[in-house]
Amino acid sequence: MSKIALITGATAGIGEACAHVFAREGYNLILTGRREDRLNKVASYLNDKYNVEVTAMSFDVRNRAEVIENLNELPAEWKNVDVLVNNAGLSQGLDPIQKGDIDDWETMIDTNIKGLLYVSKVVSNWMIDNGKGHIINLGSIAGKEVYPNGNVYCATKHAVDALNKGMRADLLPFGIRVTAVHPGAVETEFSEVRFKGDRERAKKVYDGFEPLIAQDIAETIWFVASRPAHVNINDLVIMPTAQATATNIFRH
Ligand code: NDP
Ligand code: 8X3
Repeated sequence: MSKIALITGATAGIGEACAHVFAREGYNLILTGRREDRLNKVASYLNDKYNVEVTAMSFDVRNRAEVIENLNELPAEWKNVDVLVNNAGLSQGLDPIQKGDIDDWETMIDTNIKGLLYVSKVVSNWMIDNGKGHIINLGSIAGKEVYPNGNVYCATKHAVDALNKGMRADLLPFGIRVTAVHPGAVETEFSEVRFKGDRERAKKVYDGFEPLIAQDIAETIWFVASRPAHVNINDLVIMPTAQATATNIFRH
């Protein structure tokens, strides 16, 4: 049977681009996300184009019971996951700590940290049983630096950075690879989500320079996943050429 990649947050952006790249490389896919219609479209497109098998599962990674039930209900052959891309995540708001919206904070913490943990707990046990696996976590430059008004989003991505190291240490005896990929600015729906549908404000984030695109990250993730079994890339920071740090972007 072909290899299997499980990609969370495959309805848009980096996750969707990863789904395309892994399908192109012949992987069967388990794709997740909340927007069922989009998920099904991606799944049937990839099934037609690359002749790979795709299982689409719509659930909210914040809902612990839903995550566990949906994943456990997969047939045994689908639990033979080779690569897990922990991609589902988001930012909500860009405000100083004293003005932050507590609901936004909880959404980010529940999605970026707790959701990633729920999925990882289930899938890492499959990988241990299967004697193989690679977990690739989407961190961020926001997990390496803290920028003004980024407070809670940055904290969630610092947590991903720490969990990435912790997972690697814990899964080492089982030969399971663990990698974090930390992008700078990637033009996806990320800023639209952060600014709650304000497209004009979202577009301004990428004004005057060439940001990364989702495909850049997907190809990098594929590079990480396709190294020989004895090679693990621990940590990879990838930025637009015009971006030196989280806040230092050279705009024309
Ligand atoms: P997008 O908004 O384009 O995509 C986010 C994906 O995450 C969507 O598929 C969305 O699916 C899914 N998602 C969000 N919340 C949930 C949830 N509660 N349950 C299930 N799925 C969820 O953003 P990106 O592609 O840019 O972001 C992907 C990852 O990359 C995130 O972890 C982000 O933090 C990280 N990242 C992004 C950067 C950027 O500049 N764009 C830079 C660094 C890191 P749906 O809404 O259908 O549930
Ligand atoms: C997304 C990149 O710089 O907006 O993680 O935090 S940034």
